[in-house]
Amino acid sequence: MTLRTFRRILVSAIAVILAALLPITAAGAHDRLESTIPADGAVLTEPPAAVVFSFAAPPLDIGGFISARSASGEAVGVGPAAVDGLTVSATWPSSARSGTYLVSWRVVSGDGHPVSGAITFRISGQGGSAPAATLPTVAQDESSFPLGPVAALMAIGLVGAGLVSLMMWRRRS
Ligand SMILES: [Cu+2]
Repeated sequence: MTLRTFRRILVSAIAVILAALLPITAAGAHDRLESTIPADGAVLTEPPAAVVFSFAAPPLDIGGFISARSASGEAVGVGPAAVDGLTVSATWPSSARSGTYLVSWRVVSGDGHPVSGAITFRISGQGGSAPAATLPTVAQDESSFPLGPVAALMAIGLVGAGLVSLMMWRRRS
């Protein structure tokens, strides 16, 4: 391998790393939650067939998670979270009684960041008024793994290693 070949390989390796980094640094916005079924704070007369979370951009088809509990803290047997295009949904048990429910969701945004939040809704039941229990409202949490900085550090390390080996190659030849 000549020095020229080595340089060409190094340059293309750097180009590949930079190209891989671009979407991470460029994508500032996570997939935003656009709407939900039921709507946050909705009062229903009967249990919904499913809870559906719709996003502005398709979340990744991994790590989708939906869980629910009643005002008394009892877990609700929702189905497994299904990611389909822009939506993540889970079936809702028809056996759920009237009351207030907190539904938590989490998806992995298209840019690789986990995004999560929660909604509450109330099932009032037929005719009867449900206990107006208050649940803590959970703000949409856009916490993120530091994927960008980690990738950037790895890239800097790789480029540095490449330059060091280039210098060593030069010295030897
Ligand atoms: Cu993001």
